[in-house]
Amino acid sequence: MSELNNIAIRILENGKGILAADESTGTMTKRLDAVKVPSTPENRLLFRETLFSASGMTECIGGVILYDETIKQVSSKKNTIPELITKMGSAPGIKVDTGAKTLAGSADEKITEGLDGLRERLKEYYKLGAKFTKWRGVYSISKNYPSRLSIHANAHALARYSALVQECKMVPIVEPEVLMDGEHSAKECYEKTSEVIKKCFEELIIHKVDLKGIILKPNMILAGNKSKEQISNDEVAKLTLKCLKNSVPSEVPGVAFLSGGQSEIEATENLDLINKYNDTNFIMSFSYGRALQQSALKFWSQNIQNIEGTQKIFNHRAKMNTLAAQGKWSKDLEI
Ligand code: 5MM
Repeated sequence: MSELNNIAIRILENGKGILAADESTGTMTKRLDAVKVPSTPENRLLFRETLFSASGMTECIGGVILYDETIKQVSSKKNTIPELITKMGSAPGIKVDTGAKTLAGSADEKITEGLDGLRERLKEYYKLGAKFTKWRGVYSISKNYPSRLSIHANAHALARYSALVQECKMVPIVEPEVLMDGEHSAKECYEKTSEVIKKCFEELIIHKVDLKGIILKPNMILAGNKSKEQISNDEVAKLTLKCLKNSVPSEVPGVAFLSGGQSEIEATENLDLINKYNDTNFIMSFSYGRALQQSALKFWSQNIQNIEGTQKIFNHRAKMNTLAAQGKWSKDLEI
């Protein structure tokens, strides 16, 4: 087994998943504004340290995706954040893209940037303790989108990023996110997501990326959030599995879904059904941001010194998703 494959499997084995705590300062500020907590470096660290030192990390969280600010911060106990995460038995990871910008030639769409100087930044993150990285390409669905241009350009960037990350001995998370915003049907989401993922693998192969040493972070197949034709959780699970079976090469060790704006319970329930029906060899787990943090953030904002209470809520969500990643969750376990 290659070292990269080993890292990918360790992150996702036994129902473990990934905590996506890589909100850029802009996004984190929006999250904190919404719960009326001032977005200072100290408060961002306090919330994140509260989660990273929770007991649920050890059993449920195989990896944490950090943002540049956080990976360089020091905890209240004077550990670096990667040291704290490692002590808890999890792997530190880092978001290395520099955000989605307007795509030249298709002004309503986005291209993710960050390739310039990436090789040097990766070396720095590796020294800081990162074992894996993340890059997110983002696509929206409407009549003419995603365009061929955006599918091609984002796949190319994801592949160049992945090749550089593996060269630096880290596992790239490849995240092509087809957004759930819009009126589109689940069928359209299925078709567009399939096209996007297939193109990503075409480019990953051209760029000689070792597919055994990546983690795919896709969206689930959902109807648009403004669509009148919503589908059942059962259909979400079956369509998601069908899409991945037809578009992901069998060498890929694991898939870690993003939650993409689903509620906490919805994201857990869909993951659980995916695993109940999973007839592939892929590990199917989670890499949730909002669906792991929402309730904990809301509770924490009432009293930011209530570390234990906040951790209890986070531990519960983490445990529910770990059960779901093994197809062992049921609604009556929710409190
Ligand atoms: C944690 O949020 C990440 C986005 O950060 P920026 O928009 O600030 O760059 C995002 O990429 C996240 O990792 C994934 O979308 C998964 O998060 P959700 O909330 O969709 O599970």
